[in-house]
Amino acid sequence: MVGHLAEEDKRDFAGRIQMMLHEAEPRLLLNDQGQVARQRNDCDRDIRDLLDEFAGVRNASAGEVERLSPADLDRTGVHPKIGLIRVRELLHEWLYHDLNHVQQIERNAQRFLWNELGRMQAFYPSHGANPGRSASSNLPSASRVPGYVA
Ligand code: NI
Repeated sequence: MVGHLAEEDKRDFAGRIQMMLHEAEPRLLLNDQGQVARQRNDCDRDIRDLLDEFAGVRNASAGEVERLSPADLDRTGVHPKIGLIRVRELLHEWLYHDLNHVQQIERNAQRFLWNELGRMQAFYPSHGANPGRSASSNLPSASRVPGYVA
């Protein structure tokens, strides 16, 4: 997932913003995330290397965002699945996407811990059927958001 976040910064967020700044209403590219993941082969890499990579990519992305002008925020591009999008919307989706994966990390950590809680599972009666799900159950899941490709 850390590699996915780095690729998303480069391709779908900072990359798309650069296209939208330099071309008039460009048709944005759709990435095959499965293919990207296979090419990256992150499962065979050290997590510290992946985190270093992501930190570098995110730093560069943050610098680009800082340099955006108010007029830049209204630049547009055409997403192949959902049509016209604006830079300001893409910035918000960037953070939304981050938080979606933060929730995923939290859920996975809770699922991992759950079976070792012993009797203390009783402290979390609503979690029994699905540990790690209760905190985010009223937020949209990726599959329920039309056109969500991230
Ligand atoms: Ni994602």
